[in-house]
Amino acid sequence: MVNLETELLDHELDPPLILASGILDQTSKTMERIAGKGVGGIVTKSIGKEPKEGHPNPTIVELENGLLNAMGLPNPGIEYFKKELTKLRKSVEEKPIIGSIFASGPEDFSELAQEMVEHGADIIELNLSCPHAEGYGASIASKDDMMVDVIDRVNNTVEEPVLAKLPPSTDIDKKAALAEKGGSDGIVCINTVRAMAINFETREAILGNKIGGYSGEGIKPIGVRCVFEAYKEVDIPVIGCGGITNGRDALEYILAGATALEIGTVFHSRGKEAPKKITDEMKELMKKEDIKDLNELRGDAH
Ligand code: RRO
Repeated sequence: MVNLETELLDHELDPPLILASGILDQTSKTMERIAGKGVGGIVTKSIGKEPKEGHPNPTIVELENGLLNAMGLPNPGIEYFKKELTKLRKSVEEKPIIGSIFASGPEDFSELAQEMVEHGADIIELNLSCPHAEGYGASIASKDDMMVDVIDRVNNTVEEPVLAKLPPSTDIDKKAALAEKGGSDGIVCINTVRAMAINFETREAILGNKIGGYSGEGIKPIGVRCVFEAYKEVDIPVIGCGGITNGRDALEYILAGATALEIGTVFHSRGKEAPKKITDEMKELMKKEDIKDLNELRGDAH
């Protein structure tokens, strides 16, 4: 028997696949539906203090090996979202809910974290890494003092564990170590990769915002590298995210050192049954290699 059970910050994940932030996660209904499709946990859309419309259309382009998005942090704001969270909590009692939040500074981050845990979040994910949001996201992780301050303040505000979602920077080892020093209980590597697509015929950028974030198969090697480098530097769990499309990808991330895995773009390429397909593929590969437990593989590529 192959065992995929994984412990993440006192929560049991089975399988260790978590719905990543930004896909099918703005309403309790869509998250509930995905919870029933074989994920071990759910991350919400990144929520801010006020409702936000996001960037102008087009906001998503399909590319050969993934998706390019510049949604622009569209979200209903915490006042509205907390009602959705309360509903979700009632319907998915047994799976961890990870509340993703974004803000421009420590004060707002800690208020949002407080609201999230009061309305049912088990873990907080700090979005420090959206690649195309002025004043938010990656602009927070790019300033070391600001990043540490945000993590420290949230950590001192809520008792629940805090994850720092980092951008795919070349010095991810240093960023991960800083996040740990600031009090982060885990690291998520990576957010989307800052990128751009141009239409030759119209001579224009395709996205309304021109610049966006690339996700899906094409970024997997970048995500695997970031997990590998972060894992070497920290003693807290590293969650892999970026281009996980099949069971083999998932196991490669585990070999790099990931404790758990977030999946998103694969729902677009393989449909809502993607978690079950990936889980079956992981089990099949492990069975073939006579591996019974993910602990036998974790970090083995080091
Ligand atoms: O909403 C977005 O445009 C977005 C976010 Br918050 C993020 O973290 N990463 C991304 O690719 N898009």
